[in-house]
Formats: sequence, C-alpha cells, structure tokens
Amino acid sequence: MEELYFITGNKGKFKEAKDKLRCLNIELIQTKMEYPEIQASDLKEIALFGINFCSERLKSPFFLEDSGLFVEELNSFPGPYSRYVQDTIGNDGILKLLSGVKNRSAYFKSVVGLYKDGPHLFEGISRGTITNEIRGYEGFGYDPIFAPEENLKTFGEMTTTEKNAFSHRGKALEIMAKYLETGVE
Ligand code: ITT
Repeated sequence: MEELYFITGNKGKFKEAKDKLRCLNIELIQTKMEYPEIQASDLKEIALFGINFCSERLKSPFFLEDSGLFVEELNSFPGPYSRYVQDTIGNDGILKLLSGVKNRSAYFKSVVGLYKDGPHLFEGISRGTITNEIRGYEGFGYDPIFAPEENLKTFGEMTTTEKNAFSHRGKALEIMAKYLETGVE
C-alpha cells in the first residue's frame, strides 16, 4: 500500500479526503507541518508556494489543499481570506452582510497541490447559494450556510460521502486520484 501525506491542520478536510480516497490503495496520513500561506488572490499561487516550501522538508509524496468561499454579491469576498473571516465574523457575520440581499450566488473553490516527482495542481468548484439561515451540524466552516446547486440541502446537512459527491474538494481530489492511477494529467 502506498503512503500519501496530507498536510493540513483542518480535521474536516482530512475526514473528507480519507473518505474520498478510500477506494484507492493509498494510506492517507495527516501531518500538520506549518507552511507559509502567502497573501495572493489566486488559490493556485498559494498552493504552489506551499508545496514547493514543503517539498524541501518532506521527501515522501504529499498534498495540501487551499480552498475558499467566493460570494458574488460581495465581489468574491472572502475568497483567499475565508479562514480568517470564518474565525472572526463567522457564518452569522456572512448572513448579516447578505441580509436583505437577493443575489445569494456563491461558489467554493479547492486547489489541491500534490507533490510527487514535482508539483501538480488540481482544481474543483462547487456552485450554489448562501442560505438565509444556518442549517445543519455536519461538516465545518461555511457548510451550514452553503447549498450546492444540485441539492436542496446545505453541506451542513449532508454526510461526508454525500458532500464529497458535490463539493469542490471532492471534485479536485477525484482529478488527483485519476492522475495517481493513470499518471496522465
Ligand atoms: P489548512 O491547514 O489545510 O490550511 P485551513 O482551514 O487553514 O486548513 P484554508 O487555508 O484552505 O484551510 O482555509 C479555507 C477556509 O475556507 C477554511 O478554514 C473554511 O473556513 C473555509 N472552507 C474551505 N472549504 C470548506 C468547506 O468544504 N466547507 C466549509 N468551509 C470551507
């Protein structure tokens, strides 16, 4: 069985990746190595900087993931600042910013950065809407206020496997899994 490290401090991300990659013959190991998250508007730039930094310290194949929520009415805010905004104003704060707003379109983006014989980036997007209220206790972060367009439930009302079928992270990981299986990008 092949070992693959996932560098993340986020338990929710790790749970989803483990579930998604379960059927590959890969042993996924969580590691919490600190790496600088540069300030950039492009998640790909942030992920690429991260994998190049970590590749000098970790010699086994690994990946990390950078993600964010982009709200149309807020000109794509919080985007790359999603972690900070979640830790400060949280879901109630986002709902307040959108109070009375009709356009509730938003999307999540995930960039998975794999380092295996060099850097590889895989992207996934999940489009949907910001709900009017908090719904559900599953998942993490913005999950209870985001409903993907394919489903009426919020991510916060879904099991991990269900969320993975629609989510930005599920999609990006699926592309990475295909690459790991076939070697074709
Ligand atoms: P790492 O250690 O992997 O960096 P992190 O939580 O700091 O974990 P990011 O820097 O990628 O991760 O921040 C993305 C933030 O966006 C994350 O903390 C959540 O608040 C939010 N987010 C990302 N994906 C999400 C998802 O699937 N559901 C809900 N919120 C999500």
